[in-house]
Amino acid sequence: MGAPTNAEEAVALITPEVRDTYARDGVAILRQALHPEWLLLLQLGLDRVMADSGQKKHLFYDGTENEFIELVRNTEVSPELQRFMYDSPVADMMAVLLGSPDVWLYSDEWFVKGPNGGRTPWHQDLPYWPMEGTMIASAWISLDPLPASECLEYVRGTHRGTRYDGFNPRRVTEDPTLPYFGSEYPPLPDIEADRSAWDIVSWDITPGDIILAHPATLHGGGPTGPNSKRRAITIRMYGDDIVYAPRPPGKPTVPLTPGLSLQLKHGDPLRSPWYPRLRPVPPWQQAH
Ligand SMILES: O=C(O)CCC(=O)C(=O)O
Repeated sequence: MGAPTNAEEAVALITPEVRDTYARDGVAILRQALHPEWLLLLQLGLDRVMADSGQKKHLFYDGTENEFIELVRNTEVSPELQRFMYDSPVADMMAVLLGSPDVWLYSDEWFVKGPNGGRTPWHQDLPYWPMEGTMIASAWISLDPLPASECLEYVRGTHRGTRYDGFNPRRVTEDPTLPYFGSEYPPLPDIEADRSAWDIVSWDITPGDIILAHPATLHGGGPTGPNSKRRAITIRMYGDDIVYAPRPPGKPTVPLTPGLSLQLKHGDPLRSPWYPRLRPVPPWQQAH
């Protein structure tokens, strides 16, 4: 069967088995879930943000041969990515996965690696995000075919365990387990130092595949080989039960949302113009 051509076909891929796997492992793969036209839209969005001098390019392993680029919250500056978020079936699939007919966009991030791109350090996403609740997931989509060794890797079941500190993006070259906040959370374990002790999973990827992951699942991105490139977007969406929860002061959340802490108090539903509603589709985003 080819990739879905409409939302019903796409939603049918979120079977009870997929939901069970996701609940148990904190990660599940959908094979050939995105039509090539949606991939083209993503690629056009990436081309725009890469060419946009106003869009901040965060560099990992800055100045080394392993340097790669991270671009955060691109939907606001790319009409192509906006169309993807509203029109592609990803939000419909998330609604079923999360069990929430209401779906909001938290953010998107591109990770762009050329040849010899370094490893994305192992981490969980939730420490960086000002929220609590269960209805939150990321969809990771690669525009390039990848062997499992270059894919994003996950440690199965860790979304049900310890919530660790983040890594410090400025000190990744020195030690990718150095804490982001400091003493508020336990430090990240050194998974690379003892990989066999962890239940690590990753997959060979064909463009059109989607990996759905809980943001508390420990994950890290495989490095790329000398002839590889890996352009991957991760899209974070959430449902009804997500509420605002401040993070320790002194470090920004990702992405930055200045003013949010003045508008919401701990426990308020996470509603803000920073987080556009995707489902139900707002009337001004519908065809007339
Ligand atoms: O693709 C990568 O290397 C990192 C992706 C990631 O950290 C995420 O999806 O949260």
